[in-house]
Amino acid sequence: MPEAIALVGNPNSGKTTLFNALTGAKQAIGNWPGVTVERKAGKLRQDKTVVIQDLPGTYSLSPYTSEEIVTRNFLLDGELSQVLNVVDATNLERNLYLTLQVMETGRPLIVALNMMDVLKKQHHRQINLDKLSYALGVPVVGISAMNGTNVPELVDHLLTPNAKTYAYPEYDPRVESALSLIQAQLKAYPAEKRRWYAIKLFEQDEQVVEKVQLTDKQQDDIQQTIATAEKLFGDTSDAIMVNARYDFIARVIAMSVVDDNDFSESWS
Ligand code: GDP
Ligand code: K
Ligand code: MG
Repeated sequence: MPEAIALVGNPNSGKTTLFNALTGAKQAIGNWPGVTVERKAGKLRQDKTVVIQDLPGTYSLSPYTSEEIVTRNFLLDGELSQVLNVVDATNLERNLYLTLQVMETGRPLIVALNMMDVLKKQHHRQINLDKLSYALGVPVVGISAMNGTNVPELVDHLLTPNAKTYAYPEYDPRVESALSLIQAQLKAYPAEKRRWYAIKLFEQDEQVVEKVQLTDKQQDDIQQTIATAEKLFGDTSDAIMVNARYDFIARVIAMSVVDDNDFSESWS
């Protein structure tokens, strides 16, 4: 199997710009089966055995839009060796929401922190990339896809076998214990996918509830786990997960970002 890298990111994060920088002009364009969402793939310029698969821009891996469904199904079951997540450095919090969900799929991930040229010009936020990488548990490479800045370094990372690390975000301990109870019902699934299925079952994601074959007893146990968590948090299970992700993002930001509202004054 040729190595395949899946490109994911929010709309306007610079995915197309990076795709073009990585693959050059030659691209195969078509549609994803059953939906009018464009499918685009190309070969990495520096190593033609590596295929870059562009995935539709999306903010989330919920099952609501065609873009979300195409992206999440490919991340879950598609042939890929690693995920390249394009993150807009000037919209870090919002973009990390997708990053966490990609991490939840259990796929090895590299973050390309894009728009670094814009961030630098704005003069009000500094991101420590080493700390961001440490806090997330995934490699982070700062780039400007438009100018090509640091794109060769990013390619080096993609082609370095030991860059393919696997990490997942650890949420509130009460969420984690609910997830491990659900995971215990999913022994038939490969270990690296259990967490994703457990999260989706906890969120009561309709697509996944339909897809996963569970006995009545297993379904009852999972419902019990969800009911307990909802009582504990005083919230619905999907809202509990959303909050768990935003809490995690807040911790990552606190560790790695310095916002300096007085920064501009220090220049006068
Ligand atoms: P996509 O929606 O994720 O495919 O984003 P695009 O690649 O279409 O980029 C959105 C806009 O941001 C375009 O106008 C790009 O030229 C611009 N853009 C992309 N990357 C960068 C970058 O690194 N720096 C700057 N300044 N602009 C960028
Ligand atoms: K833009
Ligand atoms: Mg695009």
